Amino acid sequence: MPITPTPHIWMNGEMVPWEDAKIHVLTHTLHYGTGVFEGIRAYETDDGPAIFRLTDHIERLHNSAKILDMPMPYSVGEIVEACKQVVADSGLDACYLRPIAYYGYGEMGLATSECTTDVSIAAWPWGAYLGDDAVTKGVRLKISSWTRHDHNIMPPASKTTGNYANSTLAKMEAIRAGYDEAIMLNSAGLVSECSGENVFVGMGDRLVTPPTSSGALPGITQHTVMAIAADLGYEVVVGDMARSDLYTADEMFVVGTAAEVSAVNSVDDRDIECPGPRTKAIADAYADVVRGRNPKYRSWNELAR
Ligand code: PPE
Repeated sequence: MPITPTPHIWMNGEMVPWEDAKIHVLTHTLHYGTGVFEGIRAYETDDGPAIFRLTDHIERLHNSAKILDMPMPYSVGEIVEACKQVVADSGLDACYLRPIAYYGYGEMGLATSECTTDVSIAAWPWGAYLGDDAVTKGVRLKISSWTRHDHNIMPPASKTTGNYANSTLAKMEAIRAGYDEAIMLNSAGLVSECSGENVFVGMGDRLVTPPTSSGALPGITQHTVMAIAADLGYEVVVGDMARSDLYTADEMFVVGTAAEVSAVNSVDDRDIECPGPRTKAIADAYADVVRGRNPKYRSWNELAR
């Protein structure tokens, strides 16, 4: 998806003009995939632009770094403030934010003990990740031939840049085969997650979502949706599923910061009711929560200015 520039990118504490925000070709992370990042959305609210669950995202960034054994030069609070500064500077009411921490230029080789961690934060407008019709018409999913990372290969709970080579393999295979998105199983054959979203499946009177132990990212949207679903009176279960559970699902949707709540209309060409009643209710409630229209969750709307 093409990026629309905004005036500045925050780099190690400086607001750098967008076109000057460059790094050296011998940047360590470019070679070894040793970075950690976040994807966050800011939404227009009655009180101005608010960054949804900003602090939770930056705490996850710190956890991702900790899993990778990467020292973080800025505290959660400092990065939170920097993100607010970037959104305010962008002049946008709604945008996508991409903080990334990476080992910079100066050292080569796999040992990172002498590396320094650089941090940058960019913001730009980003529309519907899985297409404008994703909530109403739904997306077509394909079970990937690629397996989701194992915990002892690359911890999937860390949003590490290198992990996304696995997601890109799965995504491109699905797109080439004419589908919208890939869903990955783990090495035990159980449902894990999509290339960039967590999964919810309506089965009877329950909504089931795979646990972090399945190899899924501990999704912030997943957590939000679990709270909203409970408010709406649905029983939500965190549990394992086989691919056949997807084929016989009553309804299904995928969730993520970029994708928000996107309905699923088929898995491996087995049709699924779309959008199902729970999907519609949850997508509507999510749209309200992120825009500060639900007083219960107002503390999740962190004002940028
Ligand atoms: N799983 C994966 C693999 C993932 O990348 C995301 C976010 C999620 C689950 C959902 O997590 P959360 O955003 O906390 O609800 N995917 C990001 C898009 C990746 C991309 O750059 O493309 C996102 O939604 O920002």
